[in-house]
This record gives sequence, C-alpha cells and structure tokens, in this order.
Amino acid sequence: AVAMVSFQSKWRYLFMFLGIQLVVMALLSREGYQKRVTYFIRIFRKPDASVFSGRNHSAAGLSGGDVYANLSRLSKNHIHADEMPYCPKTSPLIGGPIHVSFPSGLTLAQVQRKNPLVVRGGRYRPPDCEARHRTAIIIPHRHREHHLKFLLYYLHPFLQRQQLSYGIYIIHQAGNYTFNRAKLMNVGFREAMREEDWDCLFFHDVDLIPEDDRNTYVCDANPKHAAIAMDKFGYKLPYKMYFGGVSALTPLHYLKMNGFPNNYWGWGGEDDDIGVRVSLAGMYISRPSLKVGRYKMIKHKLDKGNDVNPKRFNMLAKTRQTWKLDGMNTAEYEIISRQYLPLYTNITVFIGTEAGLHAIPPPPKAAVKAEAKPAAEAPANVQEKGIFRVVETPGLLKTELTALHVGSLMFFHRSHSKERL
Ligand code: UDH
Ligand code: NGS
Repeated sequence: AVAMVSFQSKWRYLFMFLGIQLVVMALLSREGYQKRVTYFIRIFRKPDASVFSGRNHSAAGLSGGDVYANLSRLSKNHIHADEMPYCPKTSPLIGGPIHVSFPSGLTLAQVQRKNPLVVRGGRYRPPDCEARHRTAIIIPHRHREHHLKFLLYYLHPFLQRQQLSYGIYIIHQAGNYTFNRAKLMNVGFREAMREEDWDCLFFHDVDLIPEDDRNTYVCDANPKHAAIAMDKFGYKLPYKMYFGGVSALTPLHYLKMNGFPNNYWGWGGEDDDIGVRVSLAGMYISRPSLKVGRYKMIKHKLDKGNDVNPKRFNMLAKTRQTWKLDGMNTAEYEIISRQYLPLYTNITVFIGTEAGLHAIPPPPKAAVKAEAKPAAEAPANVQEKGIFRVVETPGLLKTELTALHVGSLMFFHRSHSKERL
C-alpha cells in the first residue's frame, strides 16, 4: 500500500508539473502577457543604460534591438566606385523592432562619435555598395533642440541599417512669428532638390522616433504616410485620412499636388490639407503595415508660437478650390543661412507672416484675380530651375472627399481633444 501511495503521488507531481508548464506556455504566447513581462523587466533594468552600451538587444527580443547593433562592422574605407556592386534589395543590416528610450545627458558630440561615416551636412552613403535609393529627410524646426538630438541619435543608424544614401535637412523657422510647418516643408523640398537629385523626400516631425527598421525610408508609387502607428494613438491610425507626423513623396508626387499649403499658420489642419491634396491630384495614400510603421513620440506640450489655428476647419473645407493657387508655386521665403553641420544641414529661413513675406499691404482685388487665374489653369506645371518639370495634369478627382473629411476630423477632435476646440 505504501508503494502504491508513493507511485500515485509521483504521477500527481508529474501532472502538476506538466500542467504548470502548459499554463506558462499559454500565458507567454499572449501579447498582453509579453507586454507585462517587458514592463517588469524595464523596472528592474538600470534606466536607459542600454542606449549607450552599444550591446545588441535584439537577443533580449521583447523591447527591440539596439539601433547601433552591427553598424560598427561597416568598413570605414569606401570601396572604389567602379567596383561597387548595388546594395541588395533588402538590407542584411535590418533587424526589425528597435529599442527607443530618451536618456538625459545625451549630447550631439556623442551622436557624432557613434556615426563616424556621416559626413558634413548630415550626408551618408553605404561604404561597401551603391545605394539603390537617395532619400532626403526634411525636418521642420524651431526651439526643439532637445528633440532633435534624440531624433538624430536614432535616425542616422536607422537609415544606415537600410543602406540608403541620405541627407538630413533641418528647416529652421527664423523669428518668433507663428509657426508654419507646411510652408517649412515647401522650403525644405526646394532647397534639398537644389542640392541633389533626391528620389524620395521624407517630411518628418522632430519628435517622432521610428521603432522598426523594416519601415524603410524609400518612396512608393503613391505618396506614403509612414507614421501610421504612434504610441500616443495606441499604435493605431487615429482616423482614416490622417497624414501627419511622417510622410514620403517623390519629387513628382510633390509637384503633382502643388506641394504643401503655405497658409496654415499655427497648429492643426495642414497635414489634413496635404492628405486631401494627394487625393485631389489623383493619387492614393500608401502606408506600411501597422506592425512596421510604429513611432514613439517624445512627449511635449503645444509650443509657444504655435497656437491652435482657429481657421483650420474653414480652410480645409476649401482645399479643393485653393490647392492649385497656394502651394509650391507660391512659396515665398528668404534663406537666412545654410550651415553644413556634422550631423545635418541647417537651413534657417524667413517665411514672413500671414500678411505676406514683408507685410506689404495686399494688392487691390482685381490684381489678385488677374494673377491667380493662370495659376488656376496650369498649376501642376511648376517649373523650377529646369529640374522640376511636371507635364502631367492631375487626373480626374476620385472622391467628393473634402466635406466628408472635415466632418470626420471634427468628430475626432470632439472625442479626443476637447481642450483644443
Ligand atoms: N515644430 C517645431 N517647433 C515648434 C512647433 C512645431 O519644431 O514650435 C515642428 C516639430 O518638428 C514638430 C512639428 O513641427 O514635431 C509638429 O508640431 P507639434 O509637435 O507641435 O505637433 P503635434 O501635433 O503635437 O505632433 C502637438 C502636441 C499638442 C499636445 C496637446 C495636448 N493635448
Ligand atoms: C487632427 C488635426 C491634425 C492633427 C491630428 C492629430 O484633428 O492636424 O488631429 O493631432 N486636424 C485638425 O485640427 C483639422 S494630435 O493628436 O497629434 O495632437 O495632426
């Protein structure tokens, strides 16, 4: 009988052991559980030490890899141009999820040291192969040096992992007048294209850090909205037509839609206007998958000098009438300085005010009409120093989009950000 009891209890222990194993396996396979585990691991880890340690965290898996992992293997000596093969279609340096955190004390000198292959003006090309893509990153900026430092820390290695030939442009708005994000993008487009024959332009907020290097910074056949899954929106698109944060257009896309609007002063609406322009110019919005188009936003409040624009809804309702009259073909500005810094090209620009570049009193109405007419007829044929020549006229409009769009935006506002209305 004693032998029987001990045999039964052995089986009981074996079943209990197997049962526990099953429960653990079931729990581990659930994403929610993984997040909780990550959360606890983070509590016990020394905060942000990883960012500077240079260790590869992809082995740790759960919180993403070190964006600098493997890059030190890149040769510092460029292969002779004639012998250079094209880079592979998919870069072998791509590693998927990236660990993103914002340690205090990071300096631009540290970022520079970590990116020895980046040259004057924030330019880079792969040392061992001929890049298949040339991408310019355009970042509208004022008083966000703290964010810029983090963006540069992550963006440089991120782009190097993708084996791109790239340049980073900071378009800095001079003076204290109300901020104008979209107009700065127009400046960035023209000034970057003046320098090099970029085949893709990424319009990039300074506070958004990409969290997965499979989100490749190359252009699609249609304008691409890259920041599809931001942490602040629960890694989902906030509304269907959202086009904010990070977007990518070829020069041809850009000119087809007459660039971006110049008249949105202050916060809000300009990104929606750009999204509507895409459609009005007969194109679609392309997007990466939710899994890959992930971004972490550096938390901040609304800036001084960028108050919510109360006119934005009225302006948006008129995009259909205004997009050909206001955009790349009417962007007036004065470049104050162009500095080729070690990690980026800094373009400081005066973009004037709502009253015009030098606040000249508006011309009589008749003159405005006479000027506006030809632009309305042939807006897409913008020509600039011979490089930009768009001969195609925008195709037929696909949807009666604007009214619907403005309606859904107002709904989004009411439910998400009451304080702004
Ligand atoms: N930007 C500047 N300086 C400014 C304003 C804007 O550099 O003073 C640039 C910067 O690249 C920024 C982008 O413009 O990422 C977009 O501006 P934003 O970050 O203010 O806009 P976003 O919609 O954030 O990303 C608004 C935060 C408002 C918080 C409201 C809380 N409910
Ligand atoms: C919309 C704004 C967009 C803005 C988006 C996200 O409502 O400009 O919210 O804002 N459109 C209008 O105001 C018309 S956010 O939550 O990032 O502050 O990008």
